[in-house]
Amino acid sequence: YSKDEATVIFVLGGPGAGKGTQCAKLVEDYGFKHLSAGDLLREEQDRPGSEFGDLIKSYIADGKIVPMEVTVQLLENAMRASIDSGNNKFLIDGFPRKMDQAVAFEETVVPSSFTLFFDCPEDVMEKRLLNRGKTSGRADDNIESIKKRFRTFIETSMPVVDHFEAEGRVVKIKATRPPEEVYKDVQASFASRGI
Ligand code: UP5
Ligand code: MG
Repeated sequence: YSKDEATVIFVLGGPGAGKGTQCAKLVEDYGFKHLSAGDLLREEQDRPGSEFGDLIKSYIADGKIVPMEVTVQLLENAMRASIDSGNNKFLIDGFPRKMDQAVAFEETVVPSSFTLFFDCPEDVMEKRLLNRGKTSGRADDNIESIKKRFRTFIETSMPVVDHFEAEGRVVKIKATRPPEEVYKDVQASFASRGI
């Protein structure tokens, strides 16, 4: 891809910070294509004949980061399909969550415009995820997996946010208030960037 072909905003934040919820609103109002790396991995896991099904399943249950090659390929395929059908503005949700992924994606796919980071304390995220777990059917919405996801987020994914932040490329949003309130801050930050 070239910069003229795709605009990418990374959407990061801990498990349950509200990435998917806010992306859905942005799709409605701004026409972005929302690509959740986690959703793409879950789809691939369930695709009959996938050679990665078992691998993805065990990584997700353990809250570990699936090897980058798999995720980047899924993202590239989805981006290509969207560009071909006329939408080249992307919210890439839940990726990159490891330094090597961040570097590889920006070097080999396309540099991001900036990162939208949802900042939320663990106790709030834990409550949200346990609540969602009553109905989500997600294999990682149980307390054991949630603790592992939190640990991976702190040890592996926060360094990515810190790296982009040091480059002045992070828009940080407090994500504790109700979804509509959080979204107002997102819209204000987009407006201040001329979006
Ligand atoms: N909710 C949302 N916002 C709220 C608010 N402001 N106030 C009150 N409640 C709010 O929201 C979570 C829940 O909270 C929902 O019930 C919602 O209604 C409520 P959601 O918007 O779904 O939050 P989100 O941040 O998207 O949480 P999610 O669980 O999707 O985050 P994760 O980052 O844990 O999950 P993801 O799907 O991105 O990744 C899952 C796994 O896939 C990873 O652990 C990893 O194993 C694997 N993965 C990779 O290996 N590589 C990747 O690149 C990506 C994923
Ligand atoms: Mg999500």
